[in-house]
Amino acid sequence: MEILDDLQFRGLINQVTDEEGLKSLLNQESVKLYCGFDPTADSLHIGHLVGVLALKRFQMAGHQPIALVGGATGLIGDPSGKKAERTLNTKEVVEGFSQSIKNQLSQFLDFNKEGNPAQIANNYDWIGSLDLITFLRDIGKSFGLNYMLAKDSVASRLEAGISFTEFSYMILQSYDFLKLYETQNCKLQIGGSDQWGNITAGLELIRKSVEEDSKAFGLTIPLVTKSDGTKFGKTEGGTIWLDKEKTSPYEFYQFWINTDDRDVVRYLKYFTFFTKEEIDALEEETKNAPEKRLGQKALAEEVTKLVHGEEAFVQAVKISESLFSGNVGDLTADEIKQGFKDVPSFQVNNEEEVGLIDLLVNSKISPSKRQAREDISNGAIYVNGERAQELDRVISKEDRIEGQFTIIRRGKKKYYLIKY
Ligand code: 629
Repeated sequence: MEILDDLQFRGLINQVTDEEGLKSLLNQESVKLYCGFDPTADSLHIGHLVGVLALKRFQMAGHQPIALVGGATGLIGDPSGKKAERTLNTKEVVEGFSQSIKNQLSQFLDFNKEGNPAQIANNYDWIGSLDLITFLRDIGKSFGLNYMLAKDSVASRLEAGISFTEFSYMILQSYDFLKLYETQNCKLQIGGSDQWGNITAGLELIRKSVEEDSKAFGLTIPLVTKSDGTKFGKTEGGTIWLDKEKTSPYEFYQFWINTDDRDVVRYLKYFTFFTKEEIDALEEETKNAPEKRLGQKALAEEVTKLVHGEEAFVQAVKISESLFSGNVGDLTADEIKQGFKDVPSFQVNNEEEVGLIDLLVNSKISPSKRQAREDISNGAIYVNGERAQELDRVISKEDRIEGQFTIIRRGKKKYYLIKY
């Protein structure tokens, strides 16, 4: 299937500047395209993932993706989609974030592909040395004030206020597109729907600076929405990051498994490389037997493998199954760290051993010794997945998983983590 038809099927085309022109260009040659990512944190999150995967889809179709890190624009701050002025990060912080983002982007694209290798760019390379006079004379001259004020990224901020810094941002992003067009023959910029104004400003600069009927295009991807109206990619636990140190593979997997039935097909199109046939089959399954959650399972497996690899996926499933079945005894300390992150924990200083009743009371698992005795006698207390019914039970070193944890369960599903 042609790349634009594939994107169309997946609902990944929000707007495109000249669809017929772009379609014929993509059919006649291998096209260089780019998508930019500003270093506003030390990790990308799943809101960025659609754009990254779109670059990969173009590469799989024979085109040449450039993933651009906004080492310079990250110092300025894009007003697009932002309600208020943002605080500037220091150069050192932005430099550090840029390195992290570059490493993450590199994980998804093939830089050694025969014929159409991917590239990484950093706009600090050309903006960092741009002097003010050149900027104002050679670039600024092409931007009329009315044109800039009409852009939604600016118009929507006149009330709340916008600095000259953020007001100028679109000129910098436009300069990127011009630079990549002139030096790399890059003819397409993609981005989320919030980037339409910046992308079309770039096309305007190319038209004015290079030639009237320049062959450059813009395409935007819809921002990912959720049927329940809440913001995609945010949970009560916070943002779903791609960095496993910020969002564990287990949490990442759980996020996708919990996808609403009304969203699962759309996310299969956005975030996986399943074929139309495979997605249609999962759509059928979701309609006929939603309780089996086959769409969510396929989605969670595919995206977790894509971002964290096969091993992390297998581990995430193992943690999920242990938590569900209760036989947590065979989890490793690392798996416990991932799976029990949101579980109440209690630090025991390294005494040799402690009576179970005392432990239940000290860790506030049971409100009193009487209640603790009752819980144990009723068989409501499990130590590392095994029921503990002896009132004189002692928790000793043997009950420490890798010397670090003892897992206590009270009743059906209430877990507590004892840390040493
Ligand atoms: C220089 C910088 C360019 C081209 C793009 C950019 C970044 C752009 C931006 N994008 C968002 C970001 O970086 O701010 N000005 O966080 C983000 N993008 C991915 C998608 C997006 C967008 O990285 O385009 O819509 C999120 O999905 O918000 O020459």
